[in-house]
Amino acid sequence: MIRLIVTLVAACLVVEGAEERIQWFRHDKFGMFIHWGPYSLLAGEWQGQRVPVGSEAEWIMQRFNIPVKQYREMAHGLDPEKFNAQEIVALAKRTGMKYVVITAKHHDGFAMYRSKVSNYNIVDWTAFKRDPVEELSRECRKAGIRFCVYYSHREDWDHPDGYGNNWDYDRTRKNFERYLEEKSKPQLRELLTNYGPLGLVWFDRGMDTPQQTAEFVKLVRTLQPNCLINGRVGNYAQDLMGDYQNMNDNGMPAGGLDEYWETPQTLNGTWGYSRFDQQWKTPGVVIRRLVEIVSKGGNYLLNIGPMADGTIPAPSVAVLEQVGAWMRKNGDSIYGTSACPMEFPWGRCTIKDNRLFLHVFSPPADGILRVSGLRNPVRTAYALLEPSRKLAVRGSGGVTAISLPPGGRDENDTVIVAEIAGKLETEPFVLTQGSDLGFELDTMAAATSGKAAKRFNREGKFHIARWTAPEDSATWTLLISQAGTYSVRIRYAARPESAGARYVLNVGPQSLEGAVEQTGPWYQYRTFDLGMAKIEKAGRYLVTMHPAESAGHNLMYLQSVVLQPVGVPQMID
Ligand code: FHN
Repeated sequence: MIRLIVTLVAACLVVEGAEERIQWFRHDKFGMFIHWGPYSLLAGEWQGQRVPVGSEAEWIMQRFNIPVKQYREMAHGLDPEKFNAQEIVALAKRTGMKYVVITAKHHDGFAMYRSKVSNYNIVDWTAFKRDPVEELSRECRKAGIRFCVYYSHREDWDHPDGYGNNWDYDRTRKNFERYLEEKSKPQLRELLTNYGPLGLVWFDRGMDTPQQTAEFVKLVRTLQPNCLINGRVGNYAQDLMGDYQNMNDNGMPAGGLDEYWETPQTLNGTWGYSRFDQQWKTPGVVIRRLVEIVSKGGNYLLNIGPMADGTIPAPSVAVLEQVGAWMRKNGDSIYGTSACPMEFPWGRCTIKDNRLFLHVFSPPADGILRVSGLRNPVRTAYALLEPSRKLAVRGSGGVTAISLPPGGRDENDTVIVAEIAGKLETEPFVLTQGSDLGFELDTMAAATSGKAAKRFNREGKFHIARWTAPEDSATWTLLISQAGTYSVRIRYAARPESAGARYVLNVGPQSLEGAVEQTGPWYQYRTFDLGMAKIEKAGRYLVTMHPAESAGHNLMYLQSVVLQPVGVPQMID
């Protein structure tokens, strides 16, 4: 009885809410992605045909329509005798990566772990006989790295009912539900049961219906309530059903978003190993991408594609070692930081409490770092690596000028710390009118408040969503140079439940009102005329939009507001 109570209490303690669950992810910022499978053995070539450099070598089976029988035959030859989980995890750790995500099953359907669901797995199908997922999970735990699995839950070119293989199997005879029940869900269950606590499950390429997505989410929540779920558990056109959004592959948003996100990125032009692709990113590119991603509030999941024998290509190791050297010195400016709304010609910034980390990619020639847009006074400034030498700070509000130290520069990114007084306050982003042109007020230029959030819809489009009440708003600051009448149009997508919801759009002192028209089940954006606004004289104006009254659902997915001077021909470029 006592034992039962203890177990119940323990179970309650580990069941956290969504916000608690994602804390580690928000803090850790940097992860290692590992794409590894039988395709690594082909290394980008099948019967003399090559996967072009810059394309995805792990797609080779699909690209050349390799028959299942021949691909399976080839997979027997996978024998990664040089695979060393301890070394891979140590490399991730030295690089400053805090989580590792391995392809437990990619689209080719081959399981890189011991699976009872299908003998098409590395233990039963090859001479290797070891379970790399088990070895990696163990080493990660020892090293304090979060262990995570990638599982391609929809695409499966091996299974007759899986998605994607229409060269061996007749598309019209497929029973997708059967694939989900026979293979996809049971394998996911194995992964959630046999490898200890997982940091996250990384699903890929969406799912057909929201109901099917919900079943995968439920499976994870039931078996591992603390495990995160990435956004791709759901379809491209469905709202987020996981814990955070993924950018497109190698994607980068134009600005910060108001949600948790991660971008998966390659080190060369492929995820799976290709012996032809030697176009490696430099350490400088990787470091600056990491900083840019973190400065916009995201996580960087950087891929390595081990070779078939288990070794990691030497050029990727060399890049990661240098990134690691930078992280060991400058990690404080990355881990646990938040997005910073300012961008500079010389670099980016990240923020932690009252410390603003100024990442200097290209030091200004005169050695003066001009920080424009910061409203807080800077109390003291110093190089992160030399805190005892205080730097000269002049000005405050408008432009703060900090003198860079004469030496000690890092060729990729020198980090200067500016300790500010009070909570970060920045000047709003101001949209300036060019001649008598119109304005497009897009998502990135908006300042959101309340629950309104800048989000990403997986088709590469950004929008403002989650606004349900009048206090949830988006505001743009405009510098208008031409007085006159402006037509006002707004572009949005709206689901059926939003139809009829009223909203207010203020252009300076004028108020326009509209009622939402539904555009379709998900992200079918359309443009609507809202009327005219009169600008009496040139000057600074605020444009604000918000729901007119409280509703129990999202108002709309707003892409932009367009103000066009009436009677002025539109520019065509
Ligand atoms: O098709 C895959 C691809 O092979 C790779 O796994 C990437 C990683 O984000 N995901 C898919 C495409 O988005």
